[in-house]
Amino acid sequence: MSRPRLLVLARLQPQDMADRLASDYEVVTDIAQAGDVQAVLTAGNVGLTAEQMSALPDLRLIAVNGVGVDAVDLKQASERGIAVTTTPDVLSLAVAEMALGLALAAGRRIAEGDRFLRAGNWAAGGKLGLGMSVLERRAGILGYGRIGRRLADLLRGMGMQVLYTARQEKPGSPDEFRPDAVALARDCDLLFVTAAGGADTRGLVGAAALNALGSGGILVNVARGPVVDAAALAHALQTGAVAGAGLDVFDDEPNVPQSLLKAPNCVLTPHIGSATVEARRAMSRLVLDNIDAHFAGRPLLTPYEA
Ligand code: 8YV
Repeated sequence: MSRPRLLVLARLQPQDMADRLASDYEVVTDIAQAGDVQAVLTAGNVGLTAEQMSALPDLRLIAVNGVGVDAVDLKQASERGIAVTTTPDVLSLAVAEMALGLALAAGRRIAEGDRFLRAGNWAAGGKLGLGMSVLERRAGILGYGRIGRRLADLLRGMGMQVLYTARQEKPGSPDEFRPDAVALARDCDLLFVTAAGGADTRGLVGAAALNALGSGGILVNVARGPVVDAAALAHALQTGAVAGAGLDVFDDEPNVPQSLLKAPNCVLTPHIGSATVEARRAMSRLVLDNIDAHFAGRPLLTPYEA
């Protein structure tokens, strides 16, 4: 029996999941050869543009290996009745863990200390400046979805006071609500960005929120680059308007602006929030289960609903 053809725009990890994909499907990686495919496998940070979608007249399913749908043209997908699936929940702990790691790395100067030691500065009698106790600070979560709430649980579990902002207050939440990013930043010391990307959240953290966060504050972004105004952040880091930042996501990945590369106390990682063996295996399994369900005519497991 011939295997269904599948346009694959994203690599599955670990290798056993890539092997399952290759054994169950005829993998096509060149969109020019994929005019007849019914399904596309893509990544959260890769998506599927309107132009790419237009080149696929038989498309019925966009399976995203990730939770971000900001890079998928949802308007065209909905107009054409194309289903979109994501991989919710299975990556939340990994991304929350990454956010915590970035806060610790910036607050406790871990990355800076590593560079300092390797450069021979410690051996030469140098001293690294003091860091700040991260767990004694108040945390603010911008975007209280699955990842934001998982992070809030972790931080609360470690004894931190947690505040959040979201489109609406969540009744029954153990954390304190603030109506917007500036009000949240004003009342916290560590501002964690976990909001979905896209037009609604672009530039939510700009000069006003950074100034409200203040000179003792740390900004962490594990969501999407454009949620934070990178130029305003670089300026705030240079002038000491904020104490530090930990960034896993950027506007134009994999390019990172010089202003951030040069900024003091800014820890930078290459979009690895969900990049653990555990999370990536679970994501791959879920993305493949969704594609299998489509071709078997079964209900999709995790359809994206706006
Ligand atoms: C991944 C992501 O980098 O979930 C998302 O939206 O951006 C990340 O988890 C990506 O999707 C890997 O496949």
